Amino acid sequence: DEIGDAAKKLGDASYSFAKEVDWNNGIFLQAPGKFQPLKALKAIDKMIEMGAAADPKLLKEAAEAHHKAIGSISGPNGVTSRADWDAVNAALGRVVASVPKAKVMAVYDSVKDITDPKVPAYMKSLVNGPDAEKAYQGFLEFKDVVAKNQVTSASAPAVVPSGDKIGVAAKALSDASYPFIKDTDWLSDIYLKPLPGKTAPQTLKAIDKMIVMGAKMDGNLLKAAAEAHHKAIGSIDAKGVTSAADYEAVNAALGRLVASVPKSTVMDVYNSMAGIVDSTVTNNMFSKVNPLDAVAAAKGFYTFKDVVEASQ
Ligand code: DGD
Ligand code: CLA
Ligand code: CLA
Ligand code: PID
Ligand code: PID
Ligand code: PID
Ligand code: PID
Ligand code: PID
Repeated sequence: DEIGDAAKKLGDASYSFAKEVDWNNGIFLQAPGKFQPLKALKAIDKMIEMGAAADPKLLKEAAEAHHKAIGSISGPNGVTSRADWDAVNAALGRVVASVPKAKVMAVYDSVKDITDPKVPAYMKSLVNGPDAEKAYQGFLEFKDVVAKNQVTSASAPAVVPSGDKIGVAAKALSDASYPFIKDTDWLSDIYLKPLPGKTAPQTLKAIDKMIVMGAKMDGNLLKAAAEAHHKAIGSIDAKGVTSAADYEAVNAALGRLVASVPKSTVMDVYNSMAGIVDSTVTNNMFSKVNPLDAVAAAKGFYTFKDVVEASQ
């Protein structure tokens, strides 16, 4: 297709740049400017809306392209192969083309709003400047091809199941865990802290398992879960806590999503994450909430998971 061909030209223009970026740099975990959680949540909300509007099949293919690209990483900078670099760009270009332009620009504008204007120049200072300029020029040509192939209206909203066993179980889980949700500090910057003692390649391996799980999920249920998160963001209070009803809808949507993939795929995520998150992290989280609320929430979760497993 045209976007695939354009991605090859983009690769010609941008792969030198890609090789120069230190993808293992811990700086990419930091906020791109002042830490402003509510504004950042707004930007993430725009990404969720864009994801929910995208063609689920193209999203799945983009996730698969990333998984493949992780497999061809080489060298100290963590760069993927030229062919996989092109394949990721092509896949993301197709995702962008599957949503209306305004949804893409809403992401750009909201991310710009949380990005210190000095950030792009600083990023450029870490690589060979002319290679960055060449890459950007390539991006400008690529985006014209994407725009030419872009839809003008969003794909249909998800079909949301109702009256199913997971939906019923989500009510009990939510009643048991909402006090714990209210104890949690959702606006803390602690969630952007590096995992103690873990390198980027180690962390990426665990993220790869999530990408694999995402690629296997039912596309309609993933869209429904994204829509539920968007709605939940719309009802947060000053501390970032969503309403009880929206929290329940998110739990139901995520339970159905988990049930749409094999158990072993879920356990691969769990086991890989357990391998990089040590007990200092979990103990620290536990120390910040009411212990009785956390125990009640955990009990609710362990009951819920049996209902999910029964529909898996
Ligand atoms: C950049 C953009 C990259 C900067 C990276 C910051 C992004 C951080 C993302 C924050 C994450 C949010 C949360 C994630 C989840 C966390 C969970 C815990 O360097 C601009 C100005 C605004 C830049 C900020 C906006 C960036 C938006 C990026 C898209 C959002 C993606 C979402 C990422 C999130 C994660 C995804 C999963 O646009 O951009 C550089 C540009 O900066 C440079 O400016 C441009 C002008 O816009 C353009 O008009 C033009 O002037 C150009 O062109 C210069 O500069 C000139 C000529 O006109 C060209 O013809 C050509 O010759 C060129 O020069 C060659 O040099
Ligand atoms: Mg990505 C984008 C890393 C998985 C879907 N992703 C980005 C970039 C960053 C990144 C490079 C955001 C920061 C930025 O804009 O820098 N993703 C990244 C990693 C992983 C991952 C490390 C780990 C596996 N992503 C992943 C998965 C999905 C996505 C699983 C779902 C399928 N990701 C996704 C989308 C988008 C990203 C939809 C974006 O739109 C965003 C992005 O790239 O926006 C431009 C700048 C970007 C780069 C350095 C890479 C692109 C290089 C272009 C082609 C040329 C360079 C131009 C110029 C020099 C700088 C960019 C200017 C900008 C205004 C365009
Ligand atoms: Mg997420 C999970 C935040 C958007 C899909 N998501 C998580 C949690 C974290 C979170 C609370 C990961 C950390 C963790 O496990 O803590 N998501 C979060 C935010 C946003 C967002 C802030 C922003 C809008 N998510 C989002 C979107 C999607 C997803 C758009 C796609 C539709 N998310 C998604 C999935 C999963 C998450 C599929 C998970 O599996 C993971 C998760 O919750 O795993 C348990 C612990 C979790 C919590 C504090 C909240 C859940 C409370 C449960 C139900 C009860 C508490 C039990 C116990 C006390 C603690 C957990 C024990 C553990 C062994 C299970
Ligand atoms: C400027 C000036 C003009 C010239 C110009 C110019 C530049 C405009 C630009 C630009 C626009 C632009 C847009 C970009 C948009 C990037 C969008 C990224 C979206 C990320 C998402 C992440 C996610 C997911 C995901 C799917 C999940 C939801 C999420 C589901 C269902 C200034 C050059 C024209 C770069 C969507 C993917 C996993 C949230 O106009 O003179 O330069 O860049 O998890 O969905 O689960
Ligand atoms: C524009 C103007 C509007 C019209 C429009 C428009 C276009 C927007 C577009 C577009 C946005 C867009 C985004 C794209 C982003 C591509 C990002 C590619 C990233 C590739 C990576 C590859 C890799 C790896 C990997 C992980 C490793 C690092 C690597 C570590 C730690 C402008 C059409 C709406 C194409 C990250 C995955 C293996 C490098 O808005 O008027 O057209 O395209 O090895 O991580 O090692
Ligand atoms: C300039 C002027 C214009 C011309 C121009 C220009 C240059 C702009 C530039 C540039 C922008 C730019 C951006 C770059 C962005 C790279 C983003 C990489 C993201 C990597 C990640 C990696 C990671 C992980 C991971 C998970 C870990 C955390 C991490 C945990 C818990 C100035 C040329 C346009 C290079 C996200 C995945 C392992 C961080 O604009 O005239 O030159 O470069 O380790 O999670 O640990
Ligand atoms: C233990 C001991 C026994 C008792 C037991 C026990 C506990 C097991 C447990 C547990 C397992 C478990 C699993 C959990 C799994 C969480 C999975 C999260 C996945 C997140 C994803 C994120 C993403 C995306 C997304 C889609 C994108 C890709 C991504 C596309 C196409 C120990 C109790 C049985 C919690 C997939 C969603 C946006 C990456 O066994 O005696 O306690 O918890 O962006 O894909 O866009
Ligand atoms: C298990 C054992 C196997 C069988 C199995 C199994 C099950 C795994 C499961 C499962 C995993 C799972 C995960 C679920 C996670 C739910 C997470 C809910 C999160 C809700 C949030 C709500 C909110 C917001 C929001 C953003 C705000 C904060 C809030 C800010 C900054 C165990 C079946 C495979 C259900 C985050 C979105 C508005 C709080 O593996 O043998 O069954 O379920 O307001 O952000 O303000």
